[in-house]
Amino acid sequence: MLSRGERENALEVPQTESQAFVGIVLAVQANYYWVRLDASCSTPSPEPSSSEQAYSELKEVTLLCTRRTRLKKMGQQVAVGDRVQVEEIDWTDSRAAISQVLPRQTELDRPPIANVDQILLVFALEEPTIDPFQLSRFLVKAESTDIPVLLCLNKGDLVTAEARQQWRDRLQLWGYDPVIVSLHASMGLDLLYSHLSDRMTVVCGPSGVGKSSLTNYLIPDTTQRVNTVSGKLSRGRHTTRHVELFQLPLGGLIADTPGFNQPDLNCAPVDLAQYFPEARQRLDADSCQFSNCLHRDEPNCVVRGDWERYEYYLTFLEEAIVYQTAIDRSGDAESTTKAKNRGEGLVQTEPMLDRKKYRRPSRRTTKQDLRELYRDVNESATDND
Ligand SMILES: Nc1nc2c(ncn2[C@@H]2O[C@H](COP(=O)(O)OP(=O)(O)OP(=O)(O)O)[C@@H](O)[C@H]2O)c(=O)[nH]1
Ligand SMILES: [Mg+2]
Ligand SMILES: [Zn+2]
Repeated sequence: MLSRGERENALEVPQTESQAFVGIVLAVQANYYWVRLDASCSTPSPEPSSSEQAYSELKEVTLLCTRRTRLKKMGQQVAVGDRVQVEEIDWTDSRAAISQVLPRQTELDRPPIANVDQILLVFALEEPTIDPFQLSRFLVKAESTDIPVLLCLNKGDLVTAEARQQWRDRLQLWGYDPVIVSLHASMGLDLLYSHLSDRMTVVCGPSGVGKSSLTNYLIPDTTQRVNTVSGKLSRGRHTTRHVELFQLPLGGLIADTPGFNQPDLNCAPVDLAQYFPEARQRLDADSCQFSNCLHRDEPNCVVRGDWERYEYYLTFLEEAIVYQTAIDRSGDAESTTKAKNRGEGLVQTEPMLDRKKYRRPSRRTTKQDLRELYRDVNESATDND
């Protein structure tokens, strides 16, 4: 690690840096990675000094990086959100090479993004009218990733205060505490913002609910986008098809995603109840007679009962059973992998983990097929070599 003096020198006198620094991948295209250096890896020693300036400059440093051949040979992919070590920094041209990918805390296949701390699920109360069944489908899908979900209902200006309260009450019975906002009426935005600071959030939800409008509002300073990096690849980098992380002014990162309307429920039937907070609560308090209970007609089931979304549970269960049967029929893991390689969508080759019993404490690597979500960004933000 450089001393402060050396680092200031490095900023002032362009040179190639062989020391390793750590940063986060903000965007990926083809085999290039935009990496923002960590403030922590460049924090000056606590001497009184005039290094504030150098520090704040360094804090904002974004480098255009390639991946070391060794990583390619290992088949080590680099995704948006990855924390990486970079070497061979050329401060003049803001270029470097990624030499190592640090262990991932979370991992989503689609969108291809690592280390997300929460999913911000956005729905609109009107335009399009909120549909409880579709909302439940998204919630279940999000819950199945094992990443915390924050529910946001936008366009609060289009309904009455009474309607907003009704939705709030209803969703609380489902186990959610929604943030109700309106971009147009400046409603609830500070509260929303407070949930986003200091973490990495991926925004998803149906088309037209205001995801991009909200994201753009939250990151008003467009200079914070990675396109401040000058480079040969600037053309065509910022189509909405790319997953890209943006810095929030008060800390935290956010990635907008294209809307989709019908996520698949390709989970194991026996796990489905865990993705309904109401059912989870029942299972936490008591147990069904059979450990593999699907909560339909089994005797002494604690999940079956009088809760609003039980009917949805049954409908989704049928779908999950169809999915499971198709997987079973498709045979061994090899054929699953082949199907995956052919892009046929059987992405989940690992068994679904029971989030309650088997959750790994430090390294959640639940890979989810959110392919409906990112059908059209498939090729864009992954590493294709
Ligand atoms: N009435 C009202 N309209 C809003 C609000 N926020 C956004 N909109 C409008 O909703 C429309 C869709 O907004 P977008 O931000 O493009 O929606 P999106 O979720 O990103 O849509 P996709 O990119 O297709 O997934 C736009 O016309 C916005 O102006 C709001 O608070 N109230
Ligand atoms: Mg959008
Ligand atoms: Zn049961």
